[in-house]
Amino acid sequence: MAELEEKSSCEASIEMLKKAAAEDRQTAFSRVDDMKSCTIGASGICCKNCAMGPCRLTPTKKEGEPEKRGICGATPEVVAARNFARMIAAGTSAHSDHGRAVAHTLVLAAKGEAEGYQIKDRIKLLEVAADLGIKVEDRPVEEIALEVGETCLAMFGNQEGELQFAWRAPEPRKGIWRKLGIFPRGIDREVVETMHRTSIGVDQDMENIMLQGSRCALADGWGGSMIGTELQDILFGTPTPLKAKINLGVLSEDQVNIIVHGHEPILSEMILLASQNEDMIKKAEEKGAKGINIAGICCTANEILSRHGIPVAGNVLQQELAIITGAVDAMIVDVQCVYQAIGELSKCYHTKVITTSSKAKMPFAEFVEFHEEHGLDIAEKIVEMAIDNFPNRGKVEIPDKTSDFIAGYDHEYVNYMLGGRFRASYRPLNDGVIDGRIRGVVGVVGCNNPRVPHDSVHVQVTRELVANGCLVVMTGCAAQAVAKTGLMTPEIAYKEGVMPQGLREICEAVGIPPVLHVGSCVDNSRILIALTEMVHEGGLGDDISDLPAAGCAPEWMSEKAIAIGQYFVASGAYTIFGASWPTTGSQKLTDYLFNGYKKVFGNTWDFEPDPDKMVTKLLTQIDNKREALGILGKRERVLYDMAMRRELKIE
Ligand code: NFS
Repeated sequence: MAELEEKSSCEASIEMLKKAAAEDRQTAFSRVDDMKSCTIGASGICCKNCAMGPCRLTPTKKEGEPEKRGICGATPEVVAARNFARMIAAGTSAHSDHGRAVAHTLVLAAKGEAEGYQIKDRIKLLEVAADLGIKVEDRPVEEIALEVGETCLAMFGNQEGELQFAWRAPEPRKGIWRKLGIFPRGIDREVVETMHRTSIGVDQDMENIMLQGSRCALADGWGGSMIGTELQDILFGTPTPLKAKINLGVLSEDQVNIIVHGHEPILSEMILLASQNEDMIKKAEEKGAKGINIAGICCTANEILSRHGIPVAGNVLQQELAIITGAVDAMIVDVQCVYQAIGELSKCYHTKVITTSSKAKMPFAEFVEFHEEHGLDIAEKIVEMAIDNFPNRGKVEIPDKTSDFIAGYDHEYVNYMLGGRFRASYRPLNDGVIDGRIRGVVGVVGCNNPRVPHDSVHVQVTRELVANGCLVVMTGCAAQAVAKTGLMTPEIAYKEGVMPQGLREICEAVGIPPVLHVGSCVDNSRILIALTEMVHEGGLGDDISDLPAAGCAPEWMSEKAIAIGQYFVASGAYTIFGASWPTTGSQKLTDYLFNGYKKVFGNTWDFEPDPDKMVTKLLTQIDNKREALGILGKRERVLYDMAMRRELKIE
């Protein structure tokens, strides 16, 4: 049991891990102990792209021994680059297929063929239309929305030319992409070409493979993900700050608990709408429940949180723990980050796992296929299944733990809150950075990974960045980890000793916490836009690579994180990952990504599993940029001692 305490810094999770152990249930936290990772695969030098192999290019042991090659002659750096580029392609395809589904829904909604969906944010629609060169004049909203949706759908199939959303990037950055020949063309094209070039006997030049990997990643950040974010804002509303609750304690003892888990708000928005229907509430009451309680897990949680303040039950590593409470009447999933284990686990409790996408069927789950055309009808049917399951509950044990936090920040709101309604601008932010009250801006993003203590690296890195004067923007499961600490509320963040005076002055003046929750993983595209705005505002260099800004993913695990990291680096942002690094088997490729990229993109990838050292590297990067801009002031590094670290436990 004592070891369980080490597995997470989240007390609610530890409580459920103890319950799991007592009931002899397996979770990712326990399975990880039995699964030693393959060191050759983990370091990127196992090639299984053809049936002559798999070729395991183990590093040479003795001096003078020839370097191992694949049966086709492939070198370690080419194998590692191919594997890395394939991770990018997989990550890009996940974000982008999500974006495609949103564009498809917008088209249906514009034609009046998607029951329950509307064009909620007309201003955003007009802004996006203008960026895409679509005529607005006095055309009806539906007509504009249809053209926006169709233009975005066409971005997937573009064969030539330039991806329109990428035109939003700073001019010098676009110049770099054009010079390198990596301005993304069409989203699908970049994924297909990456798969082609990394198959047996095609691209055999490490740098050339990584150029295509970069083009593919850019098609994600400035393409698929950006389409997802922008069109979701149009359909469901652009988020504004709102207060919410997080952690397993948001589950209710006496209401029907429905967890939406996965990624696409196309589904969760309709589930939410259906759960608010009076007939449904009445049905729940007839079954003895006091109402219907919706909570989210993973990024679909971030989506309905940002737009409606719906509580978050937890991040990716808490999906099994939620079921173990015995209080979840239905877990409704669509795509991505859904562990196969939850289907079988649900059979040990009364929970119904309902899978809804024809792309993602699961054993031990019920399948109710979701179609936008009848979205609301289908959602009502699913909500009813949850209601009917309420009387089947056995013993329930919900950890009495929740935290308050604020979510719903985005580029539009940052712009407005800094400058006010009439002179919305990033000027105060840039001025704060220039005068040193804000040392720099850091994106802390990404997943949980049971190979590192759950949430604890996110929390430590973020706390120390704030203590050292950085404004932190967060997405994904990382944001959910830190939301549990109170750092996303002024009440806790403004306490003495949390942040230096200068940062505090700015946060207090604007009324923001020093850690901003900016949404789901596709919403990392919001960070690209915010960085671009900082460049355009002036005074901090001409390109994203000049900014005192950086990105990190301390607990990453998904291929999607690699795609995100690569588009950040190719967009000019220094990006450091924790946990493990997938190219260590090739020194040559690793050197290229960690050093060589400086010449290519102006900034590089980096890796550091130790949170303390990761913060040092991030601050060094920021200070180097400040120095180059001539705005470096002297300051002491705030170090966390053991006593301070013990305080990092999450309620
Ligand atoms: Ni992002 Fe969201 Fe979480 Fe990682 Fe998975 S939920 S898309 S991939 S695990 S942050």
